[in-house]
Amino acid sequence: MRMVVLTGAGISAESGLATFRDAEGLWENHRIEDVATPEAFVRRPELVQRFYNARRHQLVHGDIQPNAAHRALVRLEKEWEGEFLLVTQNIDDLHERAGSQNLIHLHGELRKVRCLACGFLVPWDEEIVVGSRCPGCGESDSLRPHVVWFGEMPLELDRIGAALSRCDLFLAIGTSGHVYPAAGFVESARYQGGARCIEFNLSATEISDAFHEHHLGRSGDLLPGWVENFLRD
Ligand code: BJW
Repeated sequence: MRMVVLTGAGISAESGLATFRDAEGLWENHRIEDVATPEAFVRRPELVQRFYNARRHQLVHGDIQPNAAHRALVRLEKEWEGEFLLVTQNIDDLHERAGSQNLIHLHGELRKVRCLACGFLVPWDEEIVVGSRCPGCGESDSLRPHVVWFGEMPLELDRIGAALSRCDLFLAIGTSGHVYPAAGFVESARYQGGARCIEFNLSATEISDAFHEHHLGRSGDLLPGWVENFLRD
């Protein structure tokens, strides 16, 4: 048996991190689509860096901890004997802090930055400010957050596609189904892999119809019990 689990911002909401669509897609009155694009970074780099600096600061210095849903997925991965792949759209590191192992960050990682001059990818817990230098090549003002913006290619799609096309069980947790290609994973799992597809969310989403089964509520409340029952059966 093979399982793929997709998580979105909803799984981290109970840890204190804001979701995108629940905040009406706004940050300081800017639409997310206007700060999370390469074009925005070219036009207004300080605004974009400020957005990610604030979120990085909160993740590193705020009281942000993995919650019961993150921990339930660790238990599932450890105790279930089949193949397990966790794909998260989240750029926070709460899955790894909880102890998840086989994990792909589809949209990048907030605690890493990339140099546009030399391509160096480096862990980074500070702010990126005017004059920040790349630790690899020494270039200044060449660092960008290691995240995937609209119009950019998400990470490790080949590996994810292969896993989806042969999975037996697909779980989607706390994602609105607004953003592709992640929103299309359920279709791949269902129609290529023949998987049973289960959605966990506060409410129905744009892609709910594609799932066989729905669990409505907070993922931190739902998942520990679901995992317990699943492992027992
Ligand atoms: C709870 C809960 C609790 C709350 N318990 N649940 C038209 C059609 C199809 C596609 C496109 C199109 N036009 C453009 C596209 C492509 C575009 C796209 O999808 N646009 C849409 C807006 C339509 N996609 C892309 O550009 C992607 N790249 C791509 O397609 O490349 C292919 C390509 C490229 C170049 C050439 C050729 C092909 C890239 C997408 C990058 C997304 N980036 C972001 C920001 C970066 C990272 C960051 O800043 O964090 O990623 S956008 C933002 O949305 C972020 C998220 O990962 C992503 C998904 O959001 P998510 O996780 O679903 O969160 P929310 O807030 O939407 O939902 C939270 C859910 O949780 C809700 O449902 C709540 O109910 C629930 N919830 N509390 C359980 N306690």
